[in-house]
Amino acid sequence: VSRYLKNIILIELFVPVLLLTIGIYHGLMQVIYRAGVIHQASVAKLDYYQGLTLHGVINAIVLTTFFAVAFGHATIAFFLKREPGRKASLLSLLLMVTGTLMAAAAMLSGKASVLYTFYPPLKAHPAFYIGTAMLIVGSWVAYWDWSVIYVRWKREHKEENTPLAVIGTLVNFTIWFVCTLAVAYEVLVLLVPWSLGWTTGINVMLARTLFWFFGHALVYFWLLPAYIMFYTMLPKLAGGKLYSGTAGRIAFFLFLLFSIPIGVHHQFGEPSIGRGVKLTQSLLTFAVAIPSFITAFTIAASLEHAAWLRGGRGLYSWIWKLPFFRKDVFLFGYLINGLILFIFGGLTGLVNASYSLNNTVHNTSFIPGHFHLTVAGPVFLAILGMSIFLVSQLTGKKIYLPAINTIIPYLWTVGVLIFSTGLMWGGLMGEPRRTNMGLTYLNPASELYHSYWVISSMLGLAGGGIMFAAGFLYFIVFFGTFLRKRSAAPMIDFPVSESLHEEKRIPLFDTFRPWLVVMGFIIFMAYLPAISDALNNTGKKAPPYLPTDPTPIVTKKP
Ligand code: HAS
Ligand code: HEM
Repeated sequence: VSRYLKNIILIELFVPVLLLTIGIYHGLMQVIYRAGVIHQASVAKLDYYQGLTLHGVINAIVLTTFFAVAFGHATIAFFLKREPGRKASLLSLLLMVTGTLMAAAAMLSGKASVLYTFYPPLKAHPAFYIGTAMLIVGSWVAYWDWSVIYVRWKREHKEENTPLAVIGTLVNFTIWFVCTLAVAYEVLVLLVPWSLGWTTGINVMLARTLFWFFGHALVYFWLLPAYIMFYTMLPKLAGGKLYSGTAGRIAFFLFLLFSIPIGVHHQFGEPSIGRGVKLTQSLLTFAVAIPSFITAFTIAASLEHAAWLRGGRGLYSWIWKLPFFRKDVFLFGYLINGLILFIFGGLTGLVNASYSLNNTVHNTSFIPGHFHLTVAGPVFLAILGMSIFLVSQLTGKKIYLPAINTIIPYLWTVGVLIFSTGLMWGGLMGEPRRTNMGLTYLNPASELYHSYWVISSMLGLAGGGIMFAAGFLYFIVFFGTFLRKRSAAPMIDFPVSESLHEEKRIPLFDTFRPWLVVMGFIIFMAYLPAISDALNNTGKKAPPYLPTDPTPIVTKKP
């Protein structure tokens, strides 16, 4: 790997991890507020919603986007043996860093407490929207460059199967490019002019629908880098082979079809969207679980195969032969813990997707319970593990505190399991999300106080505390590794899983065109009526709220 690319990737890891310290701090603060340990609207001049915005945006948008680009550069360079273009990677980096700094300044100055979904009528400073747009455009630049590299490579290797990791990367960024077009429209045409005062009103329904066109596909943009690691690296780390590379190809292409036309499952409760659209997108949501089921079975089979090679036997006891705590394959620990969490993350996702159950859990703390088992599960753990792996390889430095590094994913997993159990249990009893409960429901001095949610939010606090501790240890290992003395030459050398069965090239699973056509068709059919509903059925105004009180202001009038 060239010095140039090495530096680009290292900056793309360093910048978001530095910001992540703020993101993780605010995770801890939320569990403290929500459990009623403090009854304040703000701490250290940062209020609850400002903190929640910083938490969501930094952890779920900034970290994930930077990581996807950094990992994408490494994947393309390693698997296609061609480095991304210098100008393109520099432009992409500059756009992403400048955009992030603009958005961070707006959030830290309290002018953009609009949460990571930035729905109107909450309004942010234009710098927040423009900064976010720049972050996204920066990631597009990298994608365009990789696509050109891929097309050239393919011309020279017509009969050769494209490496699975490259298929995964390109599928992921294609989903990302298409879904971000909607949010780019929302930001540039609706939000920025409104935030600058050029327009007086905004179609809230249209903005939300455009947001969720992007918003659910976004979660697969987070997930697929982890899937690339599950398929192409985990079996090797476990000491075996990938059970079926074709299964992996099919899974990635299915994500291309189903990741976008399902955003309306976040809007089941919105009366302006018709029943037909909700039914269609609900069925498509079940379809998007199929590639994850394929992954679950393929990876489980690969792990079992690896364990048998290591002498494991029996129906389940082979599991103990897997290298859970080996320092030299520490990445295995990060990835396997992510998979274990994802069993519960996936199941709770299917609960959310079921229309009638969604009525019970929507807008309750069940939802953050679900997504900390996904984005703070397989996604986050894969990012943590791979960032340490890449920093160590790219700087040629040994990992700082390797024993601690091995236990971080286990500690995090225990924390998330306790945390999410608390949130989901509370959610089933009606505990709301996005609410500083310390001010009202869990404040004995408030007229809204009631004790239902004391135990569940305490579980959230306990789990959140353990997650914070694991996060803290990660920072020590990550920055500690950076600061060590170099002991080897910088390189990128991924552990690559071979396929168990000799695999012939099947052209359908090695080409994008037919999949892109079907993708376009499904999106068109699923979203045309949704957008039309959003344009035509804009209803009455919603009652106003104060940030400090979860009940609408109007109900307080005599
Ligand atoms: Fe979700 C809300 C449905 C997956 C993230 N989701 C959210 C939100 C986020 C999020 C952030 O239908 C909240 C947004 C907001 O702020 O309002 N979600 C699903 C469904 C799936 C799903 C059906 N979500 C994800 C992933 C996320 C994520 C992935 C992040 C990365 N979600 C919903 C719905 C809502 C929602 C509704 C709206 C709720 C509402 O009302 O607001 C599926 O993709 C899940 C499929 C997954 C599986 C699991 C497969 C299991 C695997 C592990 C195998 C384990 C092995 C280990 C092999 C079927 C792959 C073996 C172990 C050994 C030791 C050997
Ligand atoms: C929201 C805690 C780490 C992503 C929340 C909420 C809590 C929380 C309690 C819900 C707040 C509310 O609805 O009122 C924590 C703790 C963490 C942690 C204690 C670790 C120390 C993470 C990580 C990610 C993440 C690693 C992603 C990579 C999110 C997102 C939200 C959220 C996207 C939604 C924000 C919103 O509703 O606008 N977190 N979290 N969290 N968290 Fe975390």
